Amino acid sequence: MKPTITAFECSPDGGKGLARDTRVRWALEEVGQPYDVRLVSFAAMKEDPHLALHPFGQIPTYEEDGIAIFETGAIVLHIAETRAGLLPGDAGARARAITWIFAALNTIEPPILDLTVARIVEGNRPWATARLPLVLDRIRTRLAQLSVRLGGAEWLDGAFSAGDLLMVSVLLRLRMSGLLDEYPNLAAYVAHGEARPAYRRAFEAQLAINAPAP
Ligand code: GTB
Repeated sequence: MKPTITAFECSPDGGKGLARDTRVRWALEEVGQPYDVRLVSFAAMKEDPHLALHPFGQIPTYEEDGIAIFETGAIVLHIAETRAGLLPGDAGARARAITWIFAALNTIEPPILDLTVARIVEGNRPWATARLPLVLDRIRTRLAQLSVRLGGAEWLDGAFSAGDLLMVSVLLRLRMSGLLDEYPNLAAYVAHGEARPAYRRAFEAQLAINAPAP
């Protein structure tokens, strides 16, 4: 049975890759696993049938042969553990790749999400302008550390892995801010990830759903 994932019926970014089903699509494309997509409206996401799949009323979810899971990190890890191509066979290298999954989602992504909150969600609060430099500094701290670790390498730890997939996915959210360009090796790393044929297929598939009808 093909896995079924959920995605926005109408993505706020017009399907430009920012919604998190892109990460799941990318993982499925990397391992060559065909999949189905069930589109859900914002209203349907908060109704019982979807809440049974995702207690927080969000996308993406993943269903396959009696398995129903949510959280992008868990979904990508599940795909990587059940198909070849996204985790190395060697135990040490595999553990390090999984470490990068957690680093992307637990250490790098939170300050990046804070930027969206600071600029958009709380952008009209009286303290928003004073807070912004603090948020930017926290992002720069992490980017500088990551930049040092990556150095001139192609990927974070040897071959491309699920850790790179999630790190690139997290970092590309920064493109519009210009912050990524302050760290040329990180900008090149993200561009290299986005150039992968599997990423392109995932991106195009999401965009196609949101493209206006001809
Ligand atoms: N921790 C969860 C995971 O990683 O799976 C977070 C899932 C999540 O945030 N889902 C969002 C969602 O369902 C979509 S991806 N939101 C609806 C809701 O909470 O009611 C976040 C997202 C959405 C849209 C854009 N965009 O258009 O720019 C960017 C990111």
